[in-house]
Amino acid sequence: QPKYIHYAEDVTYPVDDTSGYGRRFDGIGGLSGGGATSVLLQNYPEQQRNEILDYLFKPNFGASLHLLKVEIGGDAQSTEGTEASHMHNSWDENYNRGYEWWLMKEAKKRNPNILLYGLPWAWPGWIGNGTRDPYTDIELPANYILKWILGAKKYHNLTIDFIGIWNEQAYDVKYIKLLRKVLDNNSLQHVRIVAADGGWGIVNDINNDSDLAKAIDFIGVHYPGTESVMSAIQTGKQLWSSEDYSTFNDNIGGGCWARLLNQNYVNGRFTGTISWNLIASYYDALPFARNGLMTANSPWSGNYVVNSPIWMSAHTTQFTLPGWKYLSHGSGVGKLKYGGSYVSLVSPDGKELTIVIETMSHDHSICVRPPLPAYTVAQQNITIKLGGSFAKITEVTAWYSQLKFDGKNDTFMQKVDIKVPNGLIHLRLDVDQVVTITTIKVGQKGSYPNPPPSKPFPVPYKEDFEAYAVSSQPKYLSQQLGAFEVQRSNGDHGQILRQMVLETPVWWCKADHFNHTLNVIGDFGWYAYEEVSHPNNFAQQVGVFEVRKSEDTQHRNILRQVVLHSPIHWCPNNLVFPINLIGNFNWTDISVSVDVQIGKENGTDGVFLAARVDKGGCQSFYANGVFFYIFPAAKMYSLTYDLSRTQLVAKGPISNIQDGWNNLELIVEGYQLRGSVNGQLTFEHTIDKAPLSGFIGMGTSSYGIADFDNLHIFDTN
Ligand code: 147
Repeated sequence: QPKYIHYAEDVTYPVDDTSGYGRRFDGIGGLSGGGATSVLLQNYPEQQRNEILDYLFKPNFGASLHLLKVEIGGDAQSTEGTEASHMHNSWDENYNRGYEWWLMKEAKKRNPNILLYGLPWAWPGWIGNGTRDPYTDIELPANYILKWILGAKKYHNLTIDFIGIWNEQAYDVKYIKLLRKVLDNNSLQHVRIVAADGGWGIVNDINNDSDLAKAIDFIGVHYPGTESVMSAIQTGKQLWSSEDYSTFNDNIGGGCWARLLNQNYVNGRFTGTISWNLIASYYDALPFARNGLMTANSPWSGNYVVNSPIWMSAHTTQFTLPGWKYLSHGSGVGKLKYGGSYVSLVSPDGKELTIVIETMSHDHSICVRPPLPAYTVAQQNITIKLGGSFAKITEVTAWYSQLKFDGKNDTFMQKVDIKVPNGLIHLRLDVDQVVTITTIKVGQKGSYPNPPPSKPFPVPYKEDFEAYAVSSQPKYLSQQLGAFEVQRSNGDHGQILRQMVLETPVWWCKADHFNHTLNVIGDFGWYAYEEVSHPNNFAQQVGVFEVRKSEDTQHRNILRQVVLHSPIHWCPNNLVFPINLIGNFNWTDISVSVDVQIGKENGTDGVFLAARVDKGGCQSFYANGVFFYIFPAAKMYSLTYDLSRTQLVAKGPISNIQDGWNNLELIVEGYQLRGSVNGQLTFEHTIDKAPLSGFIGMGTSSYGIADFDNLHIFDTN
C-alpha cells in the first residue's frame, strides 16, 4: 500500500443553500449499444438474468441507474457487433428485433421512472439514398427515427425521453431542425433532443442560429475529461457527458467512474453522465473487453461479476434523482484542498440533502481517454459545515467505499448514522475513497448468492434455431457484419437463421469497399484467463510467462515474460532470452458443420464457414482465420486465410453441389484442414499460417439473403 502524506490541517467546507442553487441534476446512466454490448445478456438463465438486471436498474439495490441509453440498430458494425435495424429496407418495419426493446422493458419493470435515450450509430443503406450520407435526403432519417420512437410506444409501451443525432459522426443543422419539427407534428414534444454526441462543435452552431438553439435541449459531448468550454456553459443549456468511462472495470475503472461522477459537475458543469457501456455482455476477445459497469459474458455458465463501478454509481444514484439541484460552487460543490472533490445535491422540495465526496488518486482513476494530467491526493481531515436551511439537520447517514489495490475492497458500506451537533460533520478521508453523507434513509447494498462458476463455452454444441421467436437473434451468436435473424423456411428445415441485409449500410466504422457478413460464436483462447495465471497448453521452456493486463486497452490480456535476470539454472546453460513453446494444439482443434442455402431472391454469391476467426468489432473487416467459402452458382469453393479473400490458400470446383441446401463441414486440427460439402471431401490442406485460435464464424461473400441451419460444433478430440 503506497504511503500518502497526511495533513493535520482540518479544512472546513460550507454546504449552504443561502446563495441559491447551481444546475439541475439530470441523472447517471448506462449505454447499451454502440454496439451490441448486451448481446449475451438475454441468453442468461432466468435467475441470473434477473439478478443482473436488479444490480443495474432496481432502485436502492445496486447501480440503480436513472438513465438508459440504447443504440437504434443500424445493420452495421458499431464496436462489439451489429445491432439490427427496425427497417432493414424502406418497405420493411419490425419492432421485435434485437434486445434493446427487451432491455428497456426490463429496466422499466424495475424502475418505471428510468429515462430512455435513443441514438443511431449506423443507418441501413437506403437511408443514404444512394450515398453513404444520411443527410442527402433528411426526410428519410427523420421519419426513420420517428418510426423508432412511435414503434417503441406502440409495440412495447415505452416512452422515449431523449433522442440523439448520429454517434460521433457529422450532424446536420437542417436535419436537427427537421427532426424537432417532425417530433412536434407527431405529438412528441416530450421527446427532447440531445446534440450532437461528439465534440464541442455544436456550440458554435447553437450560438449562431436561434432556431437550432430552440431545437436542442441538451448539449451532449463524449469523453470530455471532466472539462467543458466557457461558450458551452454560456448557452445556458444543460450539458451532458453523454458517453464516458470506457475503461476496464477493475478498481482503476471504479476509480475513474467515481472521479467522473463528481468532477464532471465540479469542473465541467455536466449534469448527466452516461457510461459506455452499461454492462460488458460480449465476448472478451472483442475490443474494449469488460468496459462496462459490470460483467456478464458467460451465459452458458450463468457466471457474472458485480464490479466496483456498480457501487461507485450507487454512492450518487441511490440518494438523488433527476430533477434534484446541485448547490452552488463554493457552497457545496468544489475541489478539496488536499485533493479530491465534493458535490452536494438537494431534492426539489429543498429538504433532502446528499453530499458525495471522492478522493481518487491519479494512478488509481485513469480512464481510457483523454489523458489525465498529474495531481496529488492526500489523507486529510475535513469539516462540513451545514448552513442555510440545512443548519437544522441533526442526523445524517454515511456510506463509504475504500478501493484497494492489494486486497479486498470495502464498497458501499453503510457506516453509521452520524449526529450533527451545530451543523458540523467531521471526516477523516483516506485516499481512494468515496463517502456519501445523506439525509435519505433508504439505500441498500443489494446482494444475491454467488452465481455459478464460470465455464468454457460448451462443446459439443448444436443449434437448430427451432426454439426462438421469428426475427430474434439466437443465443451466443455474435453478429459482426450483417444482421442475422431466425426465420421460418419454406421447405422442411423448420426455422433457420437468415442474413437479412441487402445493401451496404451507412457505416459507423467505415469500410465502403466491404461487402461481406460475419457472425461468430465460441470461445476465444486465453482472453478469458484471470490476471496472473498461466494459460492452458503452453509449456514454458525457458522464462516464466504470465497472463497480465496490458497497459493499452486494445490488447486487453497479454502473455508477458516476467523473468528479469538470468536465474540460477538447474540445467546449466548460457541462454539469456526466453522461449515459449506451445505444446498442445488441441484446444484450437475444432470441427464445425452447418447447412447453408442461398436466397432465391436477393441472394448472395457465396457463403462461408470459418474457424479461428481472430478479430471482431471494427476490426472484423480484417479478420484472419480459416475461411471455407462456397459459390453454389459457380459450383466453386475457395479456402482463404482472411474474411476479405485476399489471401487464397486453395480454390477449385465442387462436384456434388446441390440446388437449395448444402451441408458444409470444416475440420481444423493443428495445421491440417479438411473441408467437405454434403459429406464428401472437398479439400485437404496443410497450412503454416492461420491463427491458432479464434471463433467459429459463418457469413456471406456479399450482402443478400443466405440461410443457415443445424450448426454443430465438435471438439475433435
Ligand atoms: C466511442 C464509441 O461511441 C463507442 O461506441 C465505443 O466504440 C467506445 C469505445 O471506447 O468509443 O467512440 C470513441 C472512439 C474514439 C474516441 C472517442 C470515442 N477518441 O479517440 O477520442
